[in-house]
Amino acid sequence: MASSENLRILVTGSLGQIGSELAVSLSESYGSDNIVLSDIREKSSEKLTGYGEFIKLDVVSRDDFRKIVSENGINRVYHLAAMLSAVAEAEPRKAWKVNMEGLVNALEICSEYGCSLFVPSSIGAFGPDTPLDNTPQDTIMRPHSMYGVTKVSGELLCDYYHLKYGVDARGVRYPGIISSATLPGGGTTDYAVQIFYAAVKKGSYTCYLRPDTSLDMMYMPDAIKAAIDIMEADSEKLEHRNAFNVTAMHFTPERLAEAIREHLPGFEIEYRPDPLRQGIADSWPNYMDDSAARNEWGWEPEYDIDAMVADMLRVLSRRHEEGKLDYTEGKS
Ligand code: NAD
Ligand code: AKB
Repeated sequence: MASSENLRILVTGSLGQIGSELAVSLSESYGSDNIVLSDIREKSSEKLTGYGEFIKLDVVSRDDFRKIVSENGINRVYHLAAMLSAVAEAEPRKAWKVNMEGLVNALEICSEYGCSLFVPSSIGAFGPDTPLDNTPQDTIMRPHSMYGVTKVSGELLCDYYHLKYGVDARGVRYPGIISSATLPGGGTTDYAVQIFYAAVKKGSYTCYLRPDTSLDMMYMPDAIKAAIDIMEADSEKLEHRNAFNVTAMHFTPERLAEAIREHLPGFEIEYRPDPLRQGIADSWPNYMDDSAARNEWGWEPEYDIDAMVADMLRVLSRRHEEGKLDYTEGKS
């Protein structure tokens, strides 16, 4: 593995919810000269400027992917390009192509160039037959969504490339990620971000999940810490690789609304469950056991629900006062 001093890092899908904030932390930790950012979309002029060179890349094109790795001396890849659960279910064949062909390309190229590789899995890798309370690290995984199928297949493929070809592939099963910089890209847990924008902008929110739907969640600073810490962990101590359960909190929409009301007492929520996303959410863990991550590489989140809610409302309220809170309900 390349030592932290001579790392050259490529981030795919870097304009997304996680990538746009991971880019900032990677550039602070390793130097912006050592970071190459990419996405299938064009970058707007101000976004991510100063955190690394930006190169447009469709991860499905192996030649283009290889060229960026080869020409930039890349030795670590954060492979974030993917379609999330709700958009994947709307276009399952395309989701298979983007999520799986993109990943195979990442693995093949990392094998060729000796790169370490971070691949995020998800609570979406679990399914209705999984024990949904205190979901173990190693358990039944029979997801019913195309997103979940690509996540389980991805975990297996990453372990396969590690075992057969020695690729240092590592990953975490992220829960829903909550953040204020970039809106989420079409998942089932998006409500837990949208609710804050709606609360600050108009004092009310219409939730597409039932009030009692429990899901694991995490605030973005902890998600970024997990992505960096697992790649810096001592490989000898890792019994698992792809992928570790990690969580920071779990709550229902009803509980989140109560926590928001502690700051905005007039906040109102109504529920209009969407059968697609409700069905997916019902098949995901109510809360996971992340003791393997805690024991094998010292995972420990900083933010609980109260700390996360206070910070989200502080950041978004300030942006709203400055007239810069761009949000339309129903679009994320
Ligand atoms: P996102 O949808 O916000 O961003 C994904 C990015 O990938 C987008 O900028 C998109 O333009 C890009 N992309 C799509 N197709 C591409 C292609 N063919 N080539 C290159 N880029 C392409 O997603 P995110 O929330 O940032 O998620 C990143 C990763 O983390 C994904 O693998 C996702 O499954 C995983 N994850 C996210 C969450 C979450 O709550 N955000 C939870 C669990 C796992
Ligand atoms: C989604 O809802 O699709 C993502 C995830 C938990 O993987 N946020």
